[in-house]
Amino acid sequence: MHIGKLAGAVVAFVLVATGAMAAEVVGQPVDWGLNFQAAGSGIMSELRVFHDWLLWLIFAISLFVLGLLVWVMYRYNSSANPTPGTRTHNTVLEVLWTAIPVVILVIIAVPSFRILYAADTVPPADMTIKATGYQWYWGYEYPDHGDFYFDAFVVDSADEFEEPRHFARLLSTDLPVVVPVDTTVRVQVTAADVLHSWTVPALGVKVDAVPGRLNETWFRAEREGIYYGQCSELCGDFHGRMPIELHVVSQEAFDAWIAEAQTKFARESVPPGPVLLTQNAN
Ligand SMILES: [Cu+2]
Repeated sequence: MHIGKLAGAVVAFVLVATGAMAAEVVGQPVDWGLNFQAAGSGIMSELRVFHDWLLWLIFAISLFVLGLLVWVMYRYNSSANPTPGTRTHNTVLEVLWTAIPVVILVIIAVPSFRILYAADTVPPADMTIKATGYQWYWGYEYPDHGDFYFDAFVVDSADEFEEPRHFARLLSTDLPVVVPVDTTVRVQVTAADVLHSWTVPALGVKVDAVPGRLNETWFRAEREGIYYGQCSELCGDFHGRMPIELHVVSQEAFDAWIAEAQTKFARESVPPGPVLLTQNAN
């Protein structure tokens, strides 16, 4: 069993034992991890399959080119081939070394564009959330659920949570974004100051947050659990301190959370943007 998973299981057990709500951690980086995080959405599953397949293709091409180079070095060096040939053209060869790479590129392009457009085209969505990047935190709005608003700041220890839950350094936020499982969520992303990027690797989501522009993407999480992400556009001093913590929960848990959030995060109780900007200037 992987150390990271073991640690996660221990944490989950402790949380259950203490009576706290324990959610499985689906999307989190692990020490010495080499591959992507486990896929939590259909798009990410497809991305992983495409990536793995492409890696083997690239490996084979590199090996072939390396073989050619080695062959040329040994077969045609000045001692093995003292009298060089004078041929300058070979039409068949030239057509082949043009046509074959074109065919390979088309073979790569077809699944690549298919996934690219699937990720880019928002299907009919069940709900919308809006993420706004600030230096250096994310603000979230739920326009379909009473249009409440809250900010999510990085936390430095589990002590800062209202209720005990899984803590991940530089990934946990005081307030998580909560969405229901098996629900198509439209994510609108913008920024209030500089460029940021809203990214959740396990869901295959990464979209730039641009001041004055509303970008859009979507995801459909297939597994309940905690998903972490980070701002992925270098945005200043505390770029590394504006993570994304997303909780994918059952529809019932989401409805309960919404009912609570609507009063807790009602717009009247939230100061306007510029005040929030200075609040975080520590
Ligand atoms: Cu940022």
